[in-house]
Amino acid sequence: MAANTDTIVAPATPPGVGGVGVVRISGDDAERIARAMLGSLPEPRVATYATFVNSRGEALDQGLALYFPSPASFTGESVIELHGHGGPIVMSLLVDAAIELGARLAEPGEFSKRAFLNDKLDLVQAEAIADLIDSGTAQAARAALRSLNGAFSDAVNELVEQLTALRMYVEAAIDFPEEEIDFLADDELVERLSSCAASFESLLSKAAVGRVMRDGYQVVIVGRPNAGKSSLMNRLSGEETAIVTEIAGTTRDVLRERINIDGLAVELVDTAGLRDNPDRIEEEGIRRARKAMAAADAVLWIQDATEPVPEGIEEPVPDGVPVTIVRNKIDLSGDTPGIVGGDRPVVQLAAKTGEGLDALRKHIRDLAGFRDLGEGAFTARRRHVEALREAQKRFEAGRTALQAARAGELLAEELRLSQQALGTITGEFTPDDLLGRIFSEFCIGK
Ligand SMILES: Nc1nc2c(ncn2[C@@H]2O[C@H](COP(=O)(O)OP(=O)(O)OP(=O)(O)O)[C@@H](O)[C@H]2O)c(=O)[nH]1
Ligand SMILES: [Mg+2]
Repeated sequence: MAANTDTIVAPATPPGVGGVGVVRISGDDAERIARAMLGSLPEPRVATYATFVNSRGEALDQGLALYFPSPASFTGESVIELHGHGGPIVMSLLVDAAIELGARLAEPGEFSKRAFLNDKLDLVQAEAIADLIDSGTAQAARAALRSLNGAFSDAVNELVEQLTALRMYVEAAIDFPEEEIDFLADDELVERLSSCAASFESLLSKAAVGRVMRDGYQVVIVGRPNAGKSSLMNRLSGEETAIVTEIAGTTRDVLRERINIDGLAVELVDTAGLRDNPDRIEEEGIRRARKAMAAADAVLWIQDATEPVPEGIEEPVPDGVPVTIVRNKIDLSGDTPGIVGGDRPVVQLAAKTGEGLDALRKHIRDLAGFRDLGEGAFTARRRHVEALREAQKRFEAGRTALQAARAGELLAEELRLSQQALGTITGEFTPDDLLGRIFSEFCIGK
């Protein structure tokens, strides 16, 4: 990969006031800038007390300087850290001084991007740093640290190796056309295929848990006015967040509440009742409800059990988003609480009394595929899960092609595509625009 020739600088600590503030400089000019600002280059990795000066020799601050010679640094380039006093003016004076001496202000995520480009981290690990910093629970922080330490990347790389071995095996067989080969009668091949399929399943389910651990699981509550959506949200969260009245059309905004179901972080989203001929405010509420549905991990469709079952689902729900019917107000209708069968899952409950609520909680946990992975847990992002699904799809397409057409060539090609999809997770095959998007979400100084 191309070497970065310019030298970047940015505060590494958050903006604002603190006891200590750190400015980080990385690149080919870091040593020269350090000599100019400190008088001499500190010994590698030894905290050295110094006065920080600008190019005119004016003292700006005093503190500790650290020098990490390339390649043994976070970015892989030579890095200087100036630990000064944590005031916004002091920090900007130090950054300006480095810029006067030839550095430029770093773009968001640029230190991490350089670490990635210099093979210090793969993409999953770079993302894990951001996830560790942003983690909302102690559990998520531990899982992000495991991703940073390579738990997720290792699992992806193992799967890539498994696919490579399989592809080599298939290609070797194709290369000897004089020997009549019957792929389907080849026990070794069948064995390898099913072992790859099992690896895909296992990694996908772990990554899905990791994704939910990072983002939380979005459950959107929709239904006709007065069905009891807000009552259900209040009951599940134990808070009186939403106004409940017997007037149809009470809720107009989208309301959110975070709850915890045995370690699963769930974001409940209460929405405006969906009906025809709404007033203008409600109309906007309904538009927002539909938008929330589009981002849902699961949809709860609330119905009033005392009323006839509405015919079908009138609302478009995005593909693949599970919809559960919730029959509410069974204290009035006399239905039994819990899950009942049918085309799609139906949970019968009463938001007012709490009957049937435990069945719903368990159902949501099952939908999320959430389980306690203990020490095996790592964080993952939506893009990782999508890439894994794509890779699995290619793999399965190859398997089908083999069975249907006995075509080893098709299998080999699909295996190659599957590997490529996996490569986007760790960054081996990631297009530049995706890289740009990922790192630009980081803060300046990361
Ligand atoms: N008996 C009984 N009444 C309920 C139950 N759940 C909700 N209600 C009542 O039904 C009415 C409507 O409840 P809400 O929670 O406001 O309904 P909603 O679906 O949020 O309604 P909108 O915001 O208008 O769309 C209120 O009078 C509630 O007290 C229940 O389980 N049993
Ligand atoms: Mg409501």
